[in-house]
This record gives sequence, C-alpha cells and structure tokens, in this order.
Amino acid sequence: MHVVYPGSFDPLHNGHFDVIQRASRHFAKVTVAVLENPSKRGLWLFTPLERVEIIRRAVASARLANVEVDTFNGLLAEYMKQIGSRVIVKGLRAVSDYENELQMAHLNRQYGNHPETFFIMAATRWSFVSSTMVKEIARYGGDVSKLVPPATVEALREKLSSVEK
Ligand code: COD
Repeated sequence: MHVVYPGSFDPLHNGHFDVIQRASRHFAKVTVAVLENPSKRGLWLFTPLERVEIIRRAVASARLANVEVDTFNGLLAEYMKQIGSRVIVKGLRAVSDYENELQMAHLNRQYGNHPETFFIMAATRWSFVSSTMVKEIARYGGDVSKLVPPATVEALREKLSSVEK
C-alpha cells in the first residue's frame, strides 16, 4: 500500500522521523508530503525545498528505500488523487491533537479520492517535541541535537547564522 505522510515539517524532528520510520516498516511505499502553502501560523523558517532536503538527508542516512519526499499545494485530498494514494498517515501525540485530526480526517474523506486517515501513536519519548519548540530552543542558542536528526541540526545552524548576519 502506498501512503502519504503530510505535514509542515518546519523543520523535521525526531517525532516526525519516528512516524516515517514506523510507517516505512508497515507500508510498501511512503510519500512524505511537505506543505507549500503559507501557514496560518505565519511565515516558515525553512523554504519548502529546504524542508524537503532535510527530510531527504535524514531518510538517506537511515536507508529507508521505500520513502520518498515531495511537496504539495492546496488540498491534500486532491494531491492524494493526483499521485494515486488513498491512505493518509498522521502522528497523534495527545488528546489535544485528536479533535483537529478528527475534523481533518472527516473532511479529507469528502474531497479528492476520499482518502482514509490512519493514525500512528507518537512514541512516548518524542510526544512532547514540536517544530515550534525546536525553533524556539534553537533561536535562543539551546542544543536541539537530542530532539532532531543531524540533518536538521545542520540546517538550523546554517539558517540561524545567516539570519543573524
Ligand atoms: N510525534 C509524532 N507525530 C508528530 C509529532 C510528534 N512529536 N509532532 C507532529 N507530529 C505529526 C502531526 O500530528 C502530523 O500528523 C505530522 O506529524 C506533521 O506535523 P506538522 O506539525 O509538521 O504538520 P501540520 O500538522 O502543520 O500539517 C498539517 C497538514 C499539512 C497535514 C494540513 O494542514 C493539510 O493537510 N493542509 C493542506 C490543505 C488541506 O487539505 N486542508 C484541509 C484539511 S481537512
């Protein structure tokens, strides 16, 4: 089965990467789909291509041969139809994620090729990690190397040093 794991991934952290690795063990093909649309939460730190590059590097280091990375614009369900996948994979951290994810799962089924959503429970050790917190810690000079793959550490270092210049 070909599944799609969509998200902002700004940037990739260990919670995301754990879901990618676990999905790759259970499904024949996993497409990690990076959202290009501007977010309601404001501007991205990384461009879509930079986010894709970070994920590609992490996937290559872990030798996940059945994982590919792509970008998408607009409605996820329409993108699913375009690439011919009917299953969305999402990570679920806590009850706080549930309501929003339930709403998205129901709405996604009404568009495109009516994709189903499968949930993977976040690993306990990563359930508290979010891209927002990773960016905040890194901006204040904190060490995020235990929370994100090495590709993200390097990208954050480069991006934040260029922002400071
Ligand atoms: N552990 C495990 N999983 C995690 C963790 C963690 N610590 N943190 C996040 N996740 C999961 C999230 O639950 C999500 O499934 C995925 O990882 C990506 O997370 P983010 O934060 O990078 O991405 P989101 O949640 O901002 O992505 C939202 C989408 C891009 C999926 C959504 O906005 C979307 O589909 N947009 C397209 C427009 C559309 O179709 N809208 C209508 C939807 S009904």
